[in-house]
Amino acid sequence: MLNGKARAYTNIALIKYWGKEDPELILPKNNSLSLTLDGFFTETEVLFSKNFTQDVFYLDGMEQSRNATKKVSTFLDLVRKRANCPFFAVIHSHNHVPTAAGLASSASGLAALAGACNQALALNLSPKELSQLARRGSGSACRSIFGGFVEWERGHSDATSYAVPIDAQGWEKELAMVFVLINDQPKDISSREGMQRTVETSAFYPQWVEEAQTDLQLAKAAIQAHDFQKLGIAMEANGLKMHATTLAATPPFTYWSPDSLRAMTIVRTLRQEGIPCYFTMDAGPNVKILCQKKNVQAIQAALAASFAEKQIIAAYPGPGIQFVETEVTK
Ligand code: 2P0
Repeated sequence: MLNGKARAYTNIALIKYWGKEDPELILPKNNSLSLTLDGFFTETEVLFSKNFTQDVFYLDGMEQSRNATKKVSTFLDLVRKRANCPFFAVIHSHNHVPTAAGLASSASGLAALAGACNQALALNLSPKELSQLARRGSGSACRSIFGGFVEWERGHSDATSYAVPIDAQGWEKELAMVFVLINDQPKDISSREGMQRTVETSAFYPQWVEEAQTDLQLAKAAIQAHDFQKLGIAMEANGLKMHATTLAATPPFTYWSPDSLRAMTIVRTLRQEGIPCYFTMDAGPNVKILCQKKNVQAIQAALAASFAEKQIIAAYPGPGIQFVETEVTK
C-alpha cells in the first residue's frame, strides 16, 4: 500500500509574491518573505493504488467535483512522473481553521499534499527539494515547508526556485499575528487570476517588482537586527504597494472591503496610542496584524469595539512540515 500523510501550516507573506515570470513552472517575478503560523494547518493523506481508475479528492470529508480535483490531479501528474508511478490516488485533506475563518489556504494544502506524496512514494526529498515540488502546486506552498521566517528565492529555473528558512535566532517567538476575518465567502478573483491580470495589464506592475526587492532587503535587515518597527513598516508598505497594482489593472479590481479599511484605521490609531502594530492583506478582505506577543490582548480589545469576537483570531509562529504516521506505516 503506497500511502503517506503530512501536516503543513499556513504562512502569511510579509513581502508578497505577486506575479509569475513563468506560469507553467510557477517561477515568481520577485523573492517573497513569510512567517509560518501555528493557527491554521492542513493535514493530508494520500493513497496510491493500481486498483484506482481516477484521482478522488475529499476535502473535510466531502468528495470534490472533477473541476476542484483538477489542481490536485495536475500536481499528482508531476509526482507520478517523478516517481515513475502510474497509479491514481485517493486524497483525504482536512483544513484545520477556526469556524467561519474563510482561510482555506492553498499554501498549507499543497505543501501537505507534497509532503504526503513524498512519503507515499518514498521520494526521499530533501526539504529544499520538497519546497521546489510544493511550489509547482501553488507558489506560496513552497514557503510552508519551513517554520518561522522563510524566504522564497525566485530562481531562474525549476531547480533554482525554492524557499529557505531565515534564522532569526528565535526572535520570531516574540511576535504574533492577529487576524481580522472579514468575509468567509469564496473570492471573486482568485489570487492566481488576480496576479496574472496585474502582470499583464497594470501600469504599476514594473514598479512593484523593483519596490519588492528594496522592501525585501529592509525586512531582512530588520529581522537580523530584531527591529520590530522596521519590519512592520517594510511589511505594511509592501502590502499596500501590492494592492495598489490591482487598482491600475485593466479591468481594475481590489480585494479591500469597507471593513478592511476600518481594521486598518484601528491599527493606525493603536500606533498613535503607542502600541506598535502593522497590517497586511492578501488576495481577500481579511486584515492580518503583525505585532509583539505582549500586545496581543490590547489589540484584540481595540478590535472588539468594531468586530465580533469570532472574527478576531491570534496566531503565533509555527513549525515546518510534519510527517504523520498512518495506520499502514505504523
Ligand atoms: C503571498 N499570495 O505571497 C501572495 C500575496 C496572495 C497575495 O501567494 O497561483 O495561491 O497557486 O502560485 O500561491 C497566493 O498565491 O498562487 C499568494 P499560485 P498562490 O502569499
